[in-house]
Amino acid sequence: NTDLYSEMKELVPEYQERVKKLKKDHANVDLGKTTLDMVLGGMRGMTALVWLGSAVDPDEGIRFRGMTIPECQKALPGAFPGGEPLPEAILWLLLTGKIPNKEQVDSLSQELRRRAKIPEYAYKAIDALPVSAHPMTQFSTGVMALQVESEFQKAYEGGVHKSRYWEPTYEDSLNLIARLPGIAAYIYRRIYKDGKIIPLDDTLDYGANYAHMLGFDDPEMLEFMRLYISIHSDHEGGNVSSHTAHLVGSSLSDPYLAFAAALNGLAGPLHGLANQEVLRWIRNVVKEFGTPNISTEQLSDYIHKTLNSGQVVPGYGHGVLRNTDPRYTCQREFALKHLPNDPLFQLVSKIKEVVPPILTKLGKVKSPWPNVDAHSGVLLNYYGLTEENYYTVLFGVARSIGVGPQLIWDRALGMPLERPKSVTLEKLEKLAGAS
Ligand code: FCX
Repeated sequence: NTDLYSEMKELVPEYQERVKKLKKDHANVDLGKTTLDMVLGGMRGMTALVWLGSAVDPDEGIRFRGMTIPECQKALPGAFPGGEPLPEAILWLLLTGKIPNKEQVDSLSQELRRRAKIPEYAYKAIDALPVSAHPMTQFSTGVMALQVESEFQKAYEGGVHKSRYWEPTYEDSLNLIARLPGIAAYIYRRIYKDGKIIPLDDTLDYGANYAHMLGFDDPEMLEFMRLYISIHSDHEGGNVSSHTAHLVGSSLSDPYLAFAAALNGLAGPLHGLANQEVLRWIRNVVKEFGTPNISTEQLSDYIHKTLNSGQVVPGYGHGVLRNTDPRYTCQREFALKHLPNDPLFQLVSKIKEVVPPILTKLGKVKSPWPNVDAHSGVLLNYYGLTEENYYTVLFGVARSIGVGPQLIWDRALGMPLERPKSVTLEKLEKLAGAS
C-alpha cells in the first residue's frame, strides 16, 4: 500500500486479535508489584501503560518500534540519499511498525500537505491573545480552535459504532499533525517577525515545510528540522505529554482535546520547556563571564550557583534514562558535522564534561547525564532561530507524531477509560503500619 489508511485497515484486525488473546489467556500475568515508594515517587518504575510506538531502555534510550536512532537514520527514507529520516517516515513507522519505502513516504508527505488547510478562525483565536502570551499558550489555544473541525466529535454525535472509533480518530490525528506546522509558524511570525503567513510549499516535505513557513530556507536548517522532529516525536508512554494525551483520550475526548492537554504538560519546565531553559541558562553563563570561552572552574562555579539557589541544571537528568540520551548524541553528531567551531556548541560540549560529576556528587540525582533538551537550543540558535521561548513549540509539533498514532491504536484496540486507584494519606500510613 502507498496509502497509510489502507495499510492500517489491514493491520487493525490483526492487532485486535493479539490484544484479545492476551486478555483472554494471560489476564493474570504479574507485571510487578506496586510499592509505597512508587506511589509517592511519581509512579517511577510502575508498569501501567501499553504504548505501541516506542520504548525507552534506561541505558540505551529510545527505540522506535524496536529501532534505535542510528538504525532509523540508516533505514528510513530521507529527503535525499543518506539524509536524516523524514518525520513522515517516523510517523509511518510508529503507526504501522513497518519501515516505509520512499514512495510510501512521498505519498504521506503529499497527504499531509493536502490536509494542512487552517481555518481562518484558528488564526483569530490566537490573535485574541496578547503577543506577549507565551508561545505555548498561543499554541495550545490554536489547537483548541482546530478542534472545531473534529471528525471524531461529529461521528460520535452521529452515533458511530465503537468498532469504528479509530477511523475518525485517524482523520483527526492526521489533520492535526498536518495543520500544526502552519499554526506553529504563524505564532512564530506573529510574535517575532512581521506577522505575515508564509504559505506551505507544495514541493517540500513536512519538516522542511515547517522550517520554510517559519522563514528559514537554508538546506542545512531544513535537514536539522527533519532530524529534530523525528527524534522528538515519541519517548514511550509515561512521559507527561504522551501520558496526558492517552489519559484525556481515554475518556473519548477527540485527538485535538487530548493533544491540547498534552501540550499544556509539555509546557512545564521539568518536561518540554527545559529546552527553552537550557538556552537561557547557557546565555546567562556567557553573560556572567562575558564570553563562551570559559574555564572549567568558572563553569563549575556557575553550576554550583544554580544548584545553591535551589534550581535544577536544565537539560540534565531524566525520569527513566540512566545514561546519555541518544537524542543528545545524534544532535551532537549533527553539530560536529555542520558547526564544529560554533562557540556555543563548544560550550555545550564543555558543560557535558563538567555537569555530570557535580550532579553525581549531590548523591541524590539518579541520572547526571544530558537529555534531549541539553543540545537542541544551540543548533537552532546557530541556524538563526534564536528566540528560546519558542523552542517548546517545536517540540510540541514533533510530539504530535508520537501521540497521534497511539490515540489511533487506543481507539482501534478499544482501550478503556484510564482510572487508577488513589489512596488517602491516612490509608497509606495505615497500610505502612506507620499510624
Ligand atoms: N539538576 C539538579 N537537581 C536535579 C537534577 C538536575 N538536572 N535532576 C534531578 N535532580 C534532583 C531532583 O530535583 C530531586 O531532588 P529532590 O529530591 O530534592 O526533589 C533528586 O535529584 C532526585 O531526582 P531524580 O529521581 O534523579 O529525577 P526525577 O525522575 O524526579 O526527575 C527530571 C527527572 C528530568 C524532572 C529531573 O532530572 C530534572 O529536573 N532535570 C532538569 C530539567 C530537565 O532537563 N527536564 C527535561 C527532561 C526530559 F528530557 C524532557 O522531558 O524533555
